[in-house]
Amino acid sequence: MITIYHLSNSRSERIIWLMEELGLPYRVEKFHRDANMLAPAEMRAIHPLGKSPMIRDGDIVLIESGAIVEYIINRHGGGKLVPAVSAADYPRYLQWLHFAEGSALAYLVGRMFLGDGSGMLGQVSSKDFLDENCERYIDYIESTLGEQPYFAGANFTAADIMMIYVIDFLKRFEQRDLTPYPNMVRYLARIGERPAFQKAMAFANPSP
Ligand SMILES: N[C@@H](CCC(=O)N[C@@H](CS)C(=O)NCC(=O)O)C(=O)O
Repeated sequence: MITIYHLSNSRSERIIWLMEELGLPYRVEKFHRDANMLAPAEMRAIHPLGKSPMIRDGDIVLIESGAIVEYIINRHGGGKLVPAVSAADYPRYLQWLHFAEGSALAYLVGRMFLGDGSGMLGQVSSKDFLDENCERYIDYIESTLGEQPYFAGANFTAADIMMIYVIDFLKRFEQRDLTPYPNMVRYLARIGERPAFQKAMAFANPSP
């Protein structure tokens, strides 16, 4: 049975709702935020990021609400709540599924923290909150690449095509020295050997 690690007032309500819509059995473990709005350390004992939502299905612990929704729908949903790949609604379905986290909430949460300091999170230090989260994400990426050559495991997948921009962002836009992250450095070198990557980057970012 799927366990939902639910943080109050958080995105994990999506997963509880999804399970109800699908009529699937589940159990919930509840957690409360610390005063700094971060999830409590007990959640990081379950997964290094300790983010909400997290689920457990057998041996698998999974984070990212969009990925969790796709996982539950595809593995347990029996075809409910998802248009067929050939259906007219499928492209827009995918777009909005990814837009919610990838665009809308990324900016809305950023604005909530960096705005005028009012609102629900006005008492929390934006810099501390963002630094803490960014550094945990970076450490998680680094440790994942220490365990396996590619993000999904042994083989190159589209997940690498999504993730390489994140790592490159650190270099290109944060101008960060990646020396303290040897797994990322090796990963970039490995990806850099792919002819398709070289061709795409020569086209996308030609040297002046
Ligand atoms: N993009 C992630 C966002 C996860 C996330 O930031 N969750 C918030 C709750 S809505 C959280 O865990 N906050 C506490 C923390 O950052 O420690 C997802 O969709 O799962």
